[in-house]
Amino acid sequence: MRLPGTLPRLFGSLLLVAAAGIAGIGAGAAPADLTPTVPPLGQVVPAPASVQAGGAPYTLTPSTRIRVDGHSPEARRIGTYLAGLLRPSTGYALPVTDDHLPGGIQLRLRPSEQGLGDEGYRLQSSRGSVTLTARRPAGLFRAVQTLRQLLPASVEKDTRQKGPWKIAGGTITDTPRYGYRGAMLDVSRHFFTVGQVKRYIDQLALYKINKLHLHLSDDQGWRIAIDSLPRLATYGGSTQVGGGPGGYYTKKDYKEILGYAASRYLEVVPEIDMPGHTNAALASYAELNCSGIAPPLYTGTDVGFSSLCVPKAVTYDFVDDVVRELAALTPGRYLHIGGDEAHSTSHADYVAFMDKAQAAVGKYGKTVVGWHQLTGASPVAGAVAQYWGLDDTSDAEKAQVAKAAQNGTKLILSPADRVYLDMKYTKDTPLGLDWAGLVEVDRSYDWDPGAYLPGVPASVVAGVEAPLWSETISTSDHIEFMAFPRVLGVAELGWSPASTHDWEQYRVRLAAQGPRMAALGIDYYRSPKVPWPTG
Ligand code: TNX
Repeated sequence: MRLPGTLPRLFGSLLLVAAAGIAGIGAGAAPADLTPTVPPLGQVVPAPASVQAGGAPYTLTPSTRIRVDGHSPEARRIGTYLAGLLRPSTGYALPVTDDHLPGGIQLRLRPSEQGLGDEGYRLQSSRGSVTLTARRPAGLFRAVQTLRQLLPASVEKDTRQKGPWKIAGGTITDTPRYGYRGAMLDVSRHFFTVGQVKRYIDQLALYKINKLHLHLSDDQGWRIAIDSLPRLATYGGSTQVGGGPGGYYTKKDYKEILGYAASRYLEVVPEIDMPGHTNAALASYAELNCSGIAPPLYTGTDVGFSSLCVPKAVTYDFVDDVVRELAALTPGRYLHIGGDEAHSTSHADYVAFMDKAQAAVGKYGKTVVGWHQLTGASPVAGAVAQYWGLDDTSDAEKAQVAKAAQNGTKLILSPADRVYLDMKYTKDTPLGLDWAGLVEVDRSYDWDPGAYLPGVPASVVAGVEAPLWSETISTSDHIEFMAFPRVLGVAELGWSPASTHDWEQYRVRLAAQGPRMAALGIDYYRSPKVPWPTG
């Protein structure tokens, strides 16, 4: 049912009551504005692979226990995380135990369940219990996100709410389509604190995103401490777009982000963008410039004007120091070396530089990721290219990417006119850019990563990623308004089987996330294309 968004709250809920009465489901029930709605079993984003609804719902009560496998500290930690989510709004104690008794919320690790893979899970809900089964802890964590979404949206609030707290009956069996489901945050153009990054991680985790790509360096700021080159952070990190104070992560800060991301089963993909987008580094160390003269710090928003000095040996000392220290800090397998918009580097220099930068990444045991311009150089075996072109990118450029893909370069798809979260939704969006066009919610959802680029075998698509560039983004409210709800569509493209893809059905499931996002304090964009509930 669709109601105009301008209706006053009370009038909206009266209409809902009336509609429920007409549909024959309201007779004798409490008024709709007092009883939280129980989401149907399949009303989850991303859409689960398989949903069999049926049977009585499970009801959380003051005596519900969360029962975890006793031998797994990770299962216990996930159970404690779940209890932490549910306690404030339900007001229930929800003790976490390994008493092996039946009933309650059960979290089970079953390594023999091969079909569930690394992140899959089964959720079985019935009158007596809700059981989450996974092969690995990451799968249990994803299952917990589904469980959250099966409870009324008010469960997300941090103060006590009125129940009842029911979970529809039936079975969900769910595994992801892609292993790489990412979001990128540009912490260079504007710096974001550890706390701001953690907040975004929590929001992304709810939608089963599993990679956080941090764009740690660019012309406007260097954001990670490198012990062998301290001025990168202390000087190169001392400002940002518009001239604010900037900032950087100490190694301790960065480890705190890594640990928090890991606790939500997100892998951090750090990026040092080279050989262009390097003004902050060039300003910090004069010897990195071919001229030997350091440029001033930069606080504007142009791109393509800076380059490391490709012929100088000191450039590769710099690359080695940075890659070595960053690789040592980062437990994840990827290290992103940028390589985009190197407009101030000749093609020959670009190819020579990317060869050496890729070798440094390999030397320190990491997998190379680069923006898709890397395919115009010589991607090493195992490299991953991140495609950020548009529908109207030239056929020649698309063919170059397809050729690399046919030769084994894996792809992360981030088409700018689909999933760049910094693009305006409409011409009236107060934040963001529009060089890739306007990107409404339907446009960011309604494409198929498996069939997006001509000539690219579906098997080389590692997944999708939604980048958020921050030229115009400087607060958590900004992040959230631009990312939500589009990032949910990207999460769904990455997780859900192609067979579930349907905009008309998606927009209804998305609409049901409105109250949940609101309960979490996310001021999302109320797209008129989505039938958000009123009242
Ligand atoms: C292009 S996408 C860039 C960034 C900008 C962004 C703004 C890419 C690899 N480079 O430097 O921030 O557009 O939308």
